Amino acid sequence: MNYTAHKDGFARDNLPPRDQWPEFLFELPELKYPARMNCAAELLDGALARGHGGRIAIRTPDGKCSYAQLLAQANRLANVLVREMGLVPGNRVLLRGPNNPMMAACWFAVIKAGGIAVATMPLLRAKELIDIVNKARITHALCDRRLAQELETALPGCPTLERIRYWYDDAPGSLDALAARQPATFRNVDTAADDVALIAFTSGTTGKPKGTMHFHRDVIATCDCFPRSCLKASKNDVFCGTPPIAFTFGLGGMLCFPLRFGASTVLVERLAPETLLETIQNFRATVCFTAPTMFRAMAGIAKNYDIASLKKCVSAGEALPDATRQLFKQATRIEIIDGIGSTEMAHIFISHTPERVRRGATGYPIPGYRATVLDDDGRPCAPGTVGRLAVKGPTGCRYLADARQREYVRGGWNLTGDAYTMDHDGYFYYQARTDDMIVSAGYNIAGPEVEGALLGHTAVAECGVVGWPDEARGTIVKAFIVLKPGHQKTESMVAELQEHVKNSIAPYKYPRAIVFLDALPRTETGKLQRFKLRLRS
Ligand code: 3UK
Repeated sequence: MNYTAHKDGFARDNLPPRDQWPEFLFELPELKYPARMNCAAELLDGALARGHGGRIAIRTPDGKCSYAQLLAQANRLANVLVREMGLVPGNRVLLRGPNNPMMAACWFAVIKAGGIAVATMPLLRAKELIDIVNKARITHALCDRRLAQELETALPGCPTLERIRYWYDDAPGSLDALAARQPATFRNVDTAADDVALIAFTSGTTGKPKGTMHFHRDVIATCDCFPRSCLKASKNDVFCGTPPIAFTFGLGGMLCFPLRFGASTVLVERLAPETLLETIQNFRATVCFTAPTMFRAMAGIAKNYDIASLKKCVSAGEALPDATRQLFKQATRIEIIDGIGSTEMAHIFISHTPERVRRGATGYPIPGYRATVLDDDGRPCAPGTVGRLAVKGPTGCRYLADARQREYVRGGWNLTGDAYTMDHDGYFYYQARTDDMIVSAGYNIAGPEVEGALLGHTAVAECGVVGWPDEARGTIVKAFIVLKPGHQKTESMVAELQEHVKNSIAPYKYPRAIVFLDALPRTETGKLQRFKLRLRS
């Protein structure tokens, strides 16, 4: 490793032992980075050096800000961190806010100052914040005033967290006021390319949250992979979408990717299907990042908006059912780009260009990454055989002081916890999370396949399929379904849906039990919470 710029050595000291790291690949010429690199400087100061200073970096419903203005504000905030808040390189800084310009500027400020950004989902509660603050020994926090209450509630449980400032706040000591008094220039800390820049906590459903550590070079590598090879982003693109900056899907899609290309990003704090379509219409957006359920909801109402500007759509977070892909294409003529990524891998590693889409597949390993499907003994599976997805590339899993490192990384491969098959052409097909495969009467059934079949019925808005304990059969397939308006939750509807599944896929996979709900439990990132369905009665 290169000599570190961190004076606080916590992050390096808590990286997993070297023999537990995944193998890293830097085969592409664009991934050969210098030994010293600060990713915030590369993205922001670099944008000015590339002549983008006068271009618009961020747009919001309230205004816009140029690259030069964003750089100046990030520099002022970095000065506040160092001069007024005593930040030392290597300190961890909690960031809390919805997607807005201050959240973006603070993220850059922390990293320019050699700090480690720990951005958290806006909806996290005090207990979850306490776990994160203690795990990452967070010393500083920058927080949107509107999210102050939960942080204040957490504070008694956070002994290391001593310095907090709030933004979008009129108080004299607020972050906004402190920043206004600082100069707009800042000398970036000369970090090593392999110094830790951020710790992203997984939106895990069970157990304590895991902190994934990412180096400065990892952030830039994510910008130089998916957006170049699959999205083909350019400086004329206007990005919009829903994933929070606190989720690495959103950090890339809503902030780092657009800036890497001199493009602009539209930051909106809360988006529903209607408001996302309005945003595309009003800002003439060309690129949209969101989750499959949002694409499905937008498909139904897209005709009410002028979204002619929209060219490229990226779906991630969970599997994109083919029924949703087709509905969205019928409504907009756009072929969605599906991509699987993970917090551990920082961003997308299997995806495709719109031209190279293959129905039912997530795609192929994007340039820079390799992937394979392994059996339980770690040997490659034959094409068509279900096994564990394994990937490697320029990014990879390094958990912060966590024994679960040995589960995610084996033999240099990152094991994402997903069951996949590969075909003879190297396309990868998602089956289920490994622990979500349903075994019923001796058959292996992938819940998402049954969901995909149900979504092909015109009455189904959303659905989730899980294994359900059953006296006679051990486990049965049970579907939780949200009907579209105008359809009745009747016994005959149950029979009709069961018949529909039997006619779409192998009949033994049909849901023997069907329950109608008004909404499905989902995370802030749009993921279906199957464990909550399993807990229902
Ligand atoms: C699942 C998918 C099928 C899969 C993420 C893009 O979702 C992200 O990170 P998380 O850590 O979850 C990772 C897990 O989510 N998944 C994600 N995308 C897909 N399954 N098809 C997909 N297209 O189980 C994966 O292991 O929350 C996604 C970029 C950055 C991310 N952090």
